[in-house]
Amino acid sequence: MSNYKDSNELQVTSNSRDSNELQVTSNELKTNDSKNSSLVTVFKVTRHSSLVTDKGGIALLIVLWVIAALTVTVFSFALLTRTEAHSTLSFKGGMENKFLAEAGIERGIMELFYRKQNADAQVVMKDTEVWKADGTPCSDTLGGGSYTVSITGESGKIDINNIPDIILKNLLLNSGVKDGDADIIVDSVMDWKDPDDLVRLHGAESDYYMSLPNPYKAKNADFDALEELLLVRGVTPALLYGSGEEKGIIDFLSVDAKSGTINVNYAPKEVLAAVPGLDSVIADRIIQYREDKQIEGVQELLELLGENYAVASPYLGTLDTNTFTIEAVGYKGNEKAGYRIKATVILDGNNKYRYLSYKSPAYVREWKKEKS
Ligand SMILES: [Ca+2]
Repeated sequence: MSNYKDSNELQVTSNSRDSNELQVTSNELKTNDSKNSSLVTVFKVTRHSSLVTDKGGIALLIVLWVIAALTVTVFSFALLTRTEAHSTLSFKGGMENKFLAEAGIERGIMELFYRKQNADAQVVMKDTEVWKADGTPCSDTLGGGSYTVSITGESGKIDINNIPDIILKNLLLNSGVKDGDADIIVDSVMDWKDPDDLVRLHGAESDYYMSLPNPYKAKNADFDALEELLLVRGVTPALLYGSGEEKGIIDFLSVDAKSGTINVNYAPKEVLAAVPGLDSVIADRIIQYREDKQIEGVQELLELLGENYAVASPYLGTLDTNTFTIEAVGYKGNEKAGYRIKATVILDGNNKYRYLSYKSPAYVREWKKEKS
């Protein structure tokens, strides 16, 4: 009996790791012994615990994998949210700059009407002065941001379609263009708009443009927009729009002036200095004079220009076409790069206006923030 018991116990022990539960149960039936039965029961409990441990390990692994997968997902979402947040902030900043610039344009239009109604005011209170329409920048703050507005009367600019080429050449030379390059640009501008295909000495017609990698024909008609100048031989974006602190010639040219003369009351210094017979000293004298009052007629011009009057006067006038270009740049906080809008408006009576053009955003150039 004891042998049987031992043998059974041995069998059970030997089976303890490999045998299955069914085999052990059969041993229990064979022995029919309470003590052995108890041993088998103990074994069964032990064997059951071992099963639980194995299953628990697998479950733990699964849980770890799920946690790892969830962690990756959570980090992905966090990264996505962070990117979205940055993009939203950037978009918000851009939109704020844009709305500030739009406010600047509206302010400019209001100032034009105010200017029109108060041009002849005898008594002017401080901070109620009319804004100059010669490109002088004015700044103001609004809702935690700021905008800079400059207004230029189109009649004070060089009409690219109507004004003699000598003024364009002087403007180019004063802008730092070399003499030979200036000749090419001036002749090419004239060839671009004249109806014929006869090439000027330094000019270019369709033959030249058709030989370019991306060929096109000369327009042989007036400029409709100043950006067309980029198609003309010799004109570069840096020359037209300016670079860094240098202003581009686009600020001094016009397709809306519709005049063969330059209005001395609006002309920026660079335009005045390009008129034959004038230089930067006389230009400063004119600007100084119109600080206080508008130039009304020949007699005032004669006094200002002196002996240069005869040469300069054919290019000068006081005709106001009521057409103005307003440039507004919106800045939020201390940003250096703002949003720029350039709009040309024509005033119609004392309370109506219409846009001739509206560029938003206007060309991109580094723009020094001006102070009022
Ligand atoms: Ca032509």
